[in-house]
Amino acid sequence: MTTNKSVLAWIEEMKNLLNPDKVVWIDGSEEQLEALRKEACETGEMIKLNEEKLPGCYLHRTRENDVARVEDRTFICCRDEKDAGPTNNWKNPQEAYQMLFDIARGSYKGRTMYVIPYSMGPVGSPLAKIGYEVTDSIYVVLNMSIMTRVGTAVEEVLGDSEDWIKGLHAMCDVDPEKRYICHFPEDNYIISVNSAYGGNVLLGKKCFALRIASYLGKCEDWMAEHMLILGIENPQGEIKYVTAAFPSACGKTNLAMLIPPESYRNKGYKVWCVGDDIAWMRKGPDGRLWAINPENGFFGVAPGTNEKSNPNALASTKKGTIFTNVALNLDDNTVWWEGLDKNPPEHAIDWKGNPWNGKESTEKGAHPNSRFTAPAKNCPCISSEFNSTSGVPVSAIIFGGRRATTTPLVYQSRDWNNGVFVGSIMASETTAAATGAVGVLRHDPMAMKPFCGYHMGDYFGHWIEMGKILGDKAPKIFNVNWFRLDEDGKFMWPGFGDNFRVLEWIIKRCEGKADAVETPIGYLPRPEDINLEGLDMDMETLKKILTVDNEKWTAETKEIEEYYKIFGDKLPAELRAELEGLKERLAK
Ligand code: GTP
Ligand code: SPV
Ligand code: MN
Repeated sequence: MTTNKSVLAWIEEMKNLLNPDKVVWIDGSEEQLEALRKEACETGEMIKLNEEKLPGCYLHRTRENDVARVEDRTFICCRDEKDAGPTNNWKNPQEAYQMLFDIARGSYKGRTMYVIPYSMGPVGSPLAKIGYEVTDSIYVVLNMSIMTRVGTAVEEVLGDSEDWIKGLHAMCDVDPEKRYICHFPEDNYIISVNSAYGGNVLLGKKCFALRIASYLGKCEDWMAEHMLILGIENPQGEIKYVTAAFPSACGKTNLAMLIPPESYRNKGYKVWCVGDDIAWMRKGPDGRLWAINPENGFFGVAPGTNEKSNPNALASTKKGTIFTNVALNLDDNTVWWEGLDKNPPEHAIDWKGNPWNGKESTEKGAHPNSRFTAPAKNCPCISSEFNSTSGVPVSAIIFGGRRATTTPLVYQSRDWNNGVFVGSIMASETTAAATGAVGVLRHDPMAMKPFCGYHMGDYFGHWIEMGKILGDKAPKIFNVNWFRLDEDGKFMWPGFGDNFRVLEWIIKRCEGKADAVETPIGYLPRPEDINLEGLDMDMETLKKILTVDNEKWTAETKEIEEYYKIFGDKLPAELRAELEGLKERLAK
């Protein structure tokens, strides 16, 4: 336990507010965690899985009404409503505190208050930041212990400093009508009530590492982004790092752990995973942009994860993992989800807790947003730089979304500002990662629509500013789309491991070693610039997904014009100029 006065004062305040029967400080020891796992199994909060097949693994089911992030109940509470911007819900901070404290008051009665000191980023890294989360959920403690670095070592690094983030989580009655996920960027405060699901309650993740951190980044000249980080090693042993921002459930974990196609592996190419969801990036002493992954584990989408699509993710879940809302196979006490294999269990319990026969049932065994919480160190391709306190240098930044039409497989922006424009016009079909309709096209600039803690127009301005700070050392910016569909609704690009073929072109472009054709939207590879060796794909299809459809893009510019209106005079002039430039080039 710490002697930090600011921490102790806040914990005292929380005790008085929440009225727990007892207070437990999480020290990060295996002993303490093991005792908590036992307790959670005794109360039914978690189910211990087959120790031989899945050592140290557990299953947890949330309430049926608590299975994803709730964007309509997520708020930015800053003094001036204008600072939250058009893409966020806003509440007045004083009113929000009052309402949330009223909801949480006394709700720990008869329960334990767990105090979790945690570091986002390697403990002691100059790029890392520290938070405290109080919670009444063992599930949260155990997940935070996988997803972040927790315990005494963190408190030692913090010392007497007041530079830390407050996080209050209270399960209350898990009442969806009283569920609120609130952020106070001006106070470094997060309050989450009436949920017990992932992104709503593991406060280090989306709440801190993106919503609060994006605001801090703007104030302190760095960037907090919804990006994976991966290293690509060539046969000479040189490693180049790229980051990629895709919206939720659009392929970050898959790309981050990709296994190159056989022809590349034979030549000696390798991919190393640094992170699968969040990147914190800052200008380094050498002038380049350096990135760390603030997390310590993967909170990955389970459905669709299998031996073929993502063997590294699957391997990561084989020990010390918590599964949430997947099916329980009663025959051998293991787990199953749609897309794991073609052999669903007959004797099983579905994610809702009901008996389930996977061979006969038309219902899903696992929720589409069911997840695994796996320690990063389990990943067979984890980067040797994963714990590096200085991070890795970024050569390229990739944007991407789920677009059935219009957006080609890959293109390179004309320059940094044009790249910022490319990120700002990102649109993607919605997924099960948030509640609401799935498959609806919506704008999701830089994949940050649900995660930007301040005015999105100012955020664009911050990107433009970072370009000035980085100058000619700025990473090159690209856009990809793995999700083009043909007339029959089939994916036109094989995706997954074969995405390496696109990464190769991207890296070569960064090194000035690959050709491209200039189009109105940016630089595209010629079909012959994408290596199809060992791939059963016809040139015609590749040509189609490497074509810029003038008509569709002209319609897109009209749509962007409309969308940009929501930012009013906060839209940087640079982006307005980029849009005009695109319109002109398309009209030629
Ligand atoms: P969050 O954890 O929500 O941020 O999601 P994510 O961006 O990490 O997405 P993830 O890698 O878990 O992939 C989500 C879904 O997209 C899975 O069902 C994958 O099977 C599918 N997917 C991922 N990569 C590809 C791809 O290259 N092609 C196709 N067709 N599907 C993909
Ligand atoms: C996402 O939705 O982008 C996730 C899952 O990574 S959650 O932690 O729930 O936000
Ligand atoms: Mn995510």
